[in-house]
Amino acid sequence: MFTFSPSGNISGFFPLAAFILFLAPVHAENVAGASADRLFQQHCAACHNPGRLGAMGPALLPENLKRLRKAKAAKVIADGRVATQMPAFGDKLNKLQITQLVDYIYTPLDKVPVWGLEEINKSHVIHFDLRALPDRPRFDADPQNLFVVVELGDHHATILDGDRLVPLHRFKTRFALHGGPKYSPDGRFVYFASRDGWISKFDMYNFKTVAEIRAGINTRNLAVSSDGRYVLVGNYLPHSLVMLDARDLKPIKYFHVTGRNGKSSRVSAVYNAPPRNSFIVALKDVTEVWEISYLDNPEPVYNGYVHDYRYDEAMADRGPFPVRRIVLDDYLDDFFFDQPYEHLIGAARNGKNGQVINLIVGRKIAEIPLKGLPHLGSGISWTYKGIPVFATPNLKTGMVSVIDMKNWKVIKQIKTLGPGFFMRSHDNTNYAWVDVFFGPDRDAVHVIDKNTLEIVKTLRPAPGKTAAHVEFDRYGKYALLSIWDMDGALIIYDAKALKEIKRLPMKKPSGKYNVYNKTHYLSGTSH
Ligand code: DHE
Repeated sequence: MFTFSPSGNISGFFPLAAFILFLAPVHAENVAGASADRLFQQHCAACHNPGRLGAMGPALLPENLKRLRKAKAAKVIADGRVATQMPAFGDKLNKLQITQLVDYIYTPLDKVPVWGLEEINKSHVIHFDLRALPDRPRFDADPQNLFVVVELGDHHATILDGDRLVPLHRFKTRFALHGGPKYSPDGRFVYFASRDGWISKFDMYNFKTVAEIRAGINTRNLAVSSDGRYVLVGNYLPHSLVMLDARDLKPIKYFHVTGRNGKSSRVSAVYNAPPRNSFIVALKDVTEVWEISYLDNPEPVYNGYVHDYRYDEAMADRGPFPVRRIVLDDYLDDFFFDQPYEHLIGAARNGKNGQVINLIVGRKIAEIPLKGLPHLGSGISWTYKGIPVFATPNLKTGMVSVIDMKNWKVIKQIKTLGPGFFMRSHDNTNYAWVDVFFGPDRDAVHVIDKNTLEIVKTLRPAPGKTAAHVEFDRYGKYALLSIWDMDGALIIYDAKALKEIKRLPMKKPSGKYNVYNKTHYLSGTSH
């Protein structure tokens, strides 16, 4: 039963435009653009923001929807999304309307949306005053051996005791976290970034989210400075970097990201470089890497080499947090750093080789012949026969490349069952673990002997389900692996015997992050 309101809407179920479309699909194409917008405003805007920038629900822009196929988006609109507040619209919208809505949300906005300091500041929330919270852990477990496990399936995170291997706490996160959460140097706080730009500060002692802010509309990741004072956030949308005060997440500085020739750029990722007291910023659309010192004195000494920002002609910004531009001859997409942070190894966009940039002199010093698409962000390093080496999985080819870090030559290509995403080890284990994230063998995980560079075991803990992303406890005694499925699990192995000792059910667990390993920037883990 429908009743018409004075504005022409049918109260209860269908808006008028939808009704007309329903009756006269022949004219659908003409009406489509305008009616899709009306449908959106009618059914979606309250939760997703009238400009599609996201509110209680996620942003619905092509940049934010990249990993969701259109067919899946249509299904979410029709059926809703479990474990979220997204309701089913299948009984209110017909197929054509759903298709229109899908096309609409995958259409780029006419203008880059504004998300500057004003909007960022408005989004700022303090949930708890830290002064009112105890500064001792409220649990009986080693705070340095805790893990945060991100559960993508229902947008939660679990805090796990790394000694007793039991969950201590589970809490709701922002929608679609991405990248590794980053700890404060003492491990008390952890900072999360969501794809929609929400940055959350969580108190690991009191199990409370204490502050949040939306630093971008489509965010890549964040980094925390070694002195614990700053959080830097890198965005795709808008093209910006936002420096936050780590205490309460208030913005301190906003950077419009533009190359030396004025071209603006998305930020691929930001990293903390502890020995350099700086952030390294990878740019997507200009051939530059930025280094931003967070020292109070803007003349940092870089391993004996004084980089005086005042006289650097390539400098982008001379205020606080000065930007040093390192000019490259190619676009670099994915990064690995050596342990002293003297070298950055990036994958060139042409997919033909890796490039080694010396951060002290600020230029390319070598090329590494790396085929396919090495996933350098997942690279790890160790000492092999007295030589420092690093190894990286490959997103396109079934191989792990092991590279000599003295002469940048490939020592070995280890053949795997398929392309891999994540690789991990620990100083106290002889093994490096790599998943087979893509293809028919995505349920397999290889264990490589770091002394022989041979695969010594291939595990298939949950046949048919993706097994991926390993992390070790602080002592390297246990290896924790995700079964990347809604009906998934965290599997804990004895890292020496390579035998399963425990399986904890979880909802699509993705990454897991050990406080000690992360805050000590161990060579076997991501930084
Ligand atoms: Fe990630 C880390 C980029 C898709 C899960 N991912 C990172 C980092 C970068 C990156 C630059 C390092 C930042 C950090 O940890 O601070 N990821 C990209 C992409 O460019 C890519 C290929 C496309 C995209 O849509 O962004 C991509 N990533 C994915 C996924 O599809 C994954 C599997 C599921 C998801 O969460 O979206 C995924 N990425 C992860 C995880 C980490 C990560 C779990 C942290 C790894 C770690 O152990 O530190």
